Amino acid sequence: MESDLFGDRRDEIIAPGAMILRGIGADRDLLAGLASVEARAPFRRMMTPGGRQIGVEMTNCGMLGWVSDRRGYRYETHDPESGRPWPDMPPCFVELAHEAALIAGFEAFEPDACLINRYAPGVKMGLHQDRDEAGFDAPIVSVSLGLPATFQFGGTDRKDPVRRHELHHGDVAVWGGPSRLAWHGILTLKPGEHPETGRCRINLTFRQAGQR
Ligand code: MD3
Ligand code: FE
Repeated sequence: MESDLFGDRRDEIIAPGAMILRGIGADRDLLAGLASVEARAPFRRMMTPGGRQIGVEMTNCGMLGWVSDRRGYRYETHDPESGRPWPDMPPCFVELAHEAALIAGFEAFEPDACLINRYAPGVKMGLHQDRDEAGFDAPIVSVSLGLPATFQFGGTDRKDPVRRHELHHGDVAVWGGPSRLAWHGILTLKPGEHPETGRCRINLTFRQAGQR
């Protein structure tokens, strides 16, 4: 895709409906926005329904937040740790989600949920599908910050071949259409230090999770 005047974007279409927009999330005040969210809803490790602690630390902002505990995976309007509504999405989060969806050709993307994942070195996210949302028509927009990670991206069938893509600070990916239900995961994070985030990787994942 050559959507910019000078043709110097490095956007990659990695599958039908799936696109990586390199670097468009760098040089914005996302980490200041994150600090305000974290102050109200700190990162925590959730429990799987099977009773294991999830390695990735998580928090949320927006109308709905993704939670996991012994009762299952779901979206909730309130933070179970504080009993309060999840913090609002910072305006710079919403602007970036809108811009990215538009560049990728998805109009009227209005995320009501932003899950924030934090990975320390040694932490991974196994292959899974995102199926806890009320519908799958809207894309998902994800923003990578801090340490680089290797993203695994397969097909809609668990047995489909998986390809790897490096995600760096500021990379934004859009996953819609036929890619919305693709299997995906993050390989074990390698040690390192990033000037903006320190020894971690942060991922913001924007979704339309509720009923339309
Ligand atoms: C492809 N997060 O929170 S973001 C998740 O980097 C999740 O923290 C990863 O998978 C992370 O569920 C990957 C990229 C991503 C997000 C959702 C997708 C890729 C996707 C949904 C469908 C297909
Ligand atoms: Fe996912």
